[in-house]
Amino acid sequence: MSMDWEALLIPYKQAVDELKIKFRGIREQFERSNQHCPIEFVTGRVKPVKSIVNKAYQKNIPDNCLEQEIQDLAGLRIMCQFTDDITTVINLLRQRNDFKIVEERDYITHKKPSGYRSYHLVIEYPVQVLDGEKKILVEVQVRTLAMNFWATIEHSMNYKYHGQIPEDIRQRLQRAAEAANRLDEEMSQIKGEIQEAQLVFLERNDKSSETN
Ligand code: 0O2
Repeated sequence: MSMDWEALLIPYKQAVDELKIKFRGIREQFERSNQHCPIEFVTGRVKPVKSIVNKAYQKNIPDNCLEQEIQDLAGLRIMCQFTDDITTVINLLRQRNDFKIVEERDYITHKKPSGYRSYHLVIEYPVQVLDGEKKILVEVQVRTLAMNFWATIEHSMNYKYHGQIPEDIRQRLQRAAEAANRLDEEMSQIKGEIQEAQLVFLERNDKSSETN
């Protein structure tokens, strides 16, 4: 019998929708309190069926193990301005009691050979479905804007070349990853200055919207 993908993915879609609202809520709370917000923006997606099938084929995963073996059927991304915002976000997520962190993968301290950097958390998130509670796995990737820029470009290159990026481009991408890392380091050096400027900017916008 063929797989009913739509039925399988309903709780994953629900989890993505709920978590997007929750993570964006963190952002709003920081903004209201006039503190530097460690979250720049949040995105989320349910893995497209074609990608699930490909991954299952490549990793030899049988249909009845998909939900345990593919941890990113539901995926959230949290983008931060500065590298140390990532630590703040991870600590905020560790304190929550609406899900349980079951795995952490630190590709920032241990970048991947491709040059990829990001912090991954796998969480067990309970969703309410018709016949009760279902705990599902969700992958949360936390990264800076620079890490995200690089990963997005590299991901499309991988797609274009079916995972076999030509050597010269691969080397350029590695150099670009180093440049992105330097950008993060440079921005961290002037973090205080940037944050002060952003708060002044926010306050000025608040005042002008009060007078309008
Ligand atoms: P998508 O939705 O197309 O991004 P595996 O899943 O086998 O690759 P593992 O250990 O199960 O590896 O998971 P891992 O490496 O913690 O997380 C996989 C996801 O991290 C990938 O999802 C990417 O989103 C991201 N990622 C990991 N390595 C790289 C990399 O070298 N370059 C880029 N651009 N992204 C990477 P998918 O499966 O590609 O799905």
